[in-house]
Amino acid sequence: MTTATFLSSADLIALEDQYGAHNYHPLPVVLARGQGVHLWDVEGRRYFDFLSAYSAVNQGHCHPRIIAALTEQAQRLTLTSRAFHNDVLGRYEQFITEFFGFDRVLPMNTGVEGGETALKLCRKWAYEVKGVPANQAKIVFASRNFWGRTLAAISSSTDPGSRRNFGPYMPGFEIIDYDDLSALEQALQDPHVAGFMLEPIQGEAGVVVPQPGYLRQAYQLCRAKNVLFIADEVQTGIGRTGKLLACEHEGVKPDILILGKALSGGVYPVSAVLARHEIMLTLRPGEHGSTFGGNPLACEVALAALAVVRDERLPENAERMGQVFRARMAHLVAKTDLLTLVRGKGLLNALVVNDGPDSHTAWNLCLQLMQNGLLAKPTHGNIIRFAPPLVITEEQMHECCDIIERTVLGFKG
Ligand code: IF1
Repeated sequence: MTTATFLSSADLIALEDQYGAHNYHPLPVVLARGQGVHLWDVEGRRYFDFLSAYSAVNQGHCHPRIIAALTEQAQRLTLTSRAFHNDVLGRYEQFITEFFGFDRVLPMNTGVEGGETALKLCRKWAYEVKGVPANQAKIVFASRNFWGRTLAAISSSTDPGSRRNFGPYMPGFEIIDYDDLSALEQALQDPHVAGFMLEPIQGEAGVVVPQPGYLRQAYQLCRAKNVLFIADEVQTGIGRTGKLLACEHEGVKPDILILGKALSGGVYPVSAVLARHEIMLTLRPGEHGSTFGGNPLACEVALAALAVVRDERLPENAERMGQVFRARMAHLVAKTDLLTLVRGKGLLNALVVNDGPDSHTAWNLCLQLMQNGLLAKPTHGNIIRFAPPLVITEEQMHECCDIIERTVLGFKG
């Protein structure tokens, strides 16, 4: 293929279809450039991004400060492995632990590696600190959770599509209903339970916001039973829900915090697990890690990405713009039978389409939103997640709400 040939969106989709695994079903759009809240496709059409790569691009696409950090470090040193020290990791570890208020951090790359790391820490702590008998540690999860695609992650999943034909599954995992304190209280009667891992708001399940007080009371139940409260803030963290961390809405300080996605502003895979000394120091040299974990390029990108969240006051903007969005959408819901409700916190929101979970209505609505210049995607069946970059202005938010309103009121099923 000569580099001079122009490949259209259709050409590029055909190449993926012919040469790639078929493990996704994307919307039929091929993106070529991103800046702030906007994306452009191969043919030059502009879209508002209301997915933000599943909350990885909170700082906006190609944020100049993050790109500058990436390009500057990339010309100096990208990877040493942890066989040696490098001149960025220590500074990054000091910054991120102070930024989030934890004693220590274990740097990894993807969100699911963060989850795996948290579970290994939890089990190690169970045996070496709590005193659970060897190989008897239990970890409790919430139904409809999503924390990735590894065998441990799907072992804790209640989604048949994530589990089917991937068995046998990880032992020692228990699943209770989300947002059900009596179910948690019951599960914690087992003295072998070491941890409870949950999302403060369930993203993939359809932006499921628990009842007020749930996080706080769940945390207190765990404390009372010496069980670690593990917050998966890979999607809800880094300002997305109108606070730096979603747990802050209820004053909860998790025992183990998992971050990913927007920790790098979508520029590079960066994840992190934060915990107090007692938990983190149960891992000793050679017991965990990864080739790229804590590499100097990742650390400089994350330092810039967090500084942008702080300096541009992105959690505060997410809170304000989220209120604008939900007010506009509540108005729209009242005007149409197509939608039943809007829900969410900050700029993690969803519209529930008035149809069954197996309907194509939400998908078709997203296709028409795409035609009208806004990109969003259904989570489960009839729920559409709306999560723009946190840098969105009020003027842009109203323009996007106009697009959503026009599309919904003019929807041809
Ligand atoms: C894909 C879903 C969202 C996450 C939470 C851990 C991870 C994720 C709360 C793992 C990742 C991503 C995976 C991505 C699509 C997206 C997603 F649709 F898959 F379920 F956001 F809801 N904890 N979520 O949401 O992080 O290993 O992916 O870095 O295409 O699989 P990861």
